[in-house]
Amino acid sequence: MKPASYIATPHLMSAAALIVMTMAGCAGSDTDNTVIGDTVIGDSMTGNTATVPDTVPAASDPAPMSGEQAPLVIQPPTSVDAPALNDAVLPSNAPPTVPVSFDITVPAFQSDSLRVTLVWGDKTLNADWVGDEYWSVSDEFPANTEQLLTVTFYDGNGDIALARASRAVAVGANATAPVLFIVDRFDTQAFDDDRDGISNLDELIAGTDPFVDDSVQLEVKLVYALAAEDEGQMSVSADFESLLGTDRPLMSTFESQSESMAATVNPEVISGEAMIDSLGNGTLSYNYLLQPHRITINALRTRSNQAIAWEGVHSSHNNGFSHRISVKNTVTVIDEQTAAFAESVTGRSSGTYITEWETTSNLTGKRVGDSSLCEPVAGLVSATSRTDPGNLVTVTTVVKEIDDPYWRVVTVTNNTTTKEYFVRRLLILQSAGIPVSTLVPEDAFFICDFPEF
Ligand SMILES: [Ca+2]
Repeated sequence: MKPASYIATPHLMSAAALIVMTMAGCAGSDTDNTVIGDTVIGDSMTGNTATVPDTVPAASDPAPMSGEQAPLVIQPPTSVDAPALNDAVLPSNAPPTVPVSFDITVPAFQSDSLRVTLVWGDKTLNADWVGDEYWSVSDEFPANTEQLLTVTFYDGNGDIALARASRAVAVGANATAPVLFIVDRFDTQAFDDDRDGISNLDELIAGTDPFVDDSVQLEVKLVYALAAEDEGQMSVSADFESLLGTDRPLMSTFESQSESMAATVNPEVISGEAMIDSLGNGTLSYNYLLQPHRITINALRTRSNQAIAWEGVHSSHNNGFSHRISVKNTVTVIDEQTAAFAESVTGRSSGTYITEWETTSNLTGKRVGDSSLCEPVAGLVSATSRTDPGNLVTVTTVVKEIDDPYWRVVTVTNNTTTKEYFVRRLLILQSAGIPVSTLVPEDAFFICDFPEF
């Protein structure tokens, strides 16, 4: 119930009938319930911070009217302009309400999809545009209530927050005259969605996208490889699974096939055996020796419903460098075109210096043509490596959603230096001595089509 005089001329009411609050610049902190004694009398848009003058009737509300710790209580005066209005219009059994109006001045910005939303207690109101930067809204509020008032200025019809003013305010007991709040101190810096240090409002004014940090122009590289054969690393598909034939059960002994002259001079020795039962479970042991290069594999293969799991150790030695890699790897067939690749690797390399690493991968692969291989197309890799000397610790994450065009690689060295770039492809194993541009599918991808599946 708005007095006619209020509706007609809200700005011309006498000072005695108006209590005006200028919002302090504490916006963006919704939890800030402290109240500053900056209530001013009169229709002030200046942001002055005078305390409540003595001319405001103290009325009957016992709450303190000033002081840093006290909530701001807006107590409509029982002015001569509106005598006994309260008694005349309020049913005796209705909870008393106070007509409250808000005059809002937002930061200057032009758009045809602006919105100003006011939240006070459980009330949410959309303000009406008056002109230029001026907005207003009014409603009835329960008397004798203290709530947090938050006014938010949006673009994009509410999608892009630009500024906020927020503080605790209270409405007093008597509904004899409207109360006017002036809201004109907005904080714009709290809204920076892309976290580039430039507020959403400043970005819109400058014509940049407030959701995209344009300062980040990442390099796009060709590949990131989970493992590099040049560094003595391995792939379960290339080094374990591919050694097995399709026969089940499989009782196979590895022997040297080399008949070359070089092998005669420097014999290539291959030995070992694969013992895989009719269900697909079994062991693989394998030794390869071509001086000075030696590789040893001992691994256990377990088949469950739609998955092949390997757990094993791959060791290699070459000219004084040695590598030992423990791996657990599970490839689960999801459908004819899709497989999941889950792997955890612990590796240690020693030679000139020692490097230890752990790599965890959870990837989704898509079938490559009609081959038995899948290429990673989405997922997450997390790798940590520690290198002496200097205790160099590098943490790398590689991530891609299925719809992303690239994998995003982030490396953090010793918690300080961050390097970030994109890659077009994630490889399982980068073949030794072969350029990245020459893909070796048997190394780069993983086996996702198994006998008897
Ligand atoms: Ca920004």
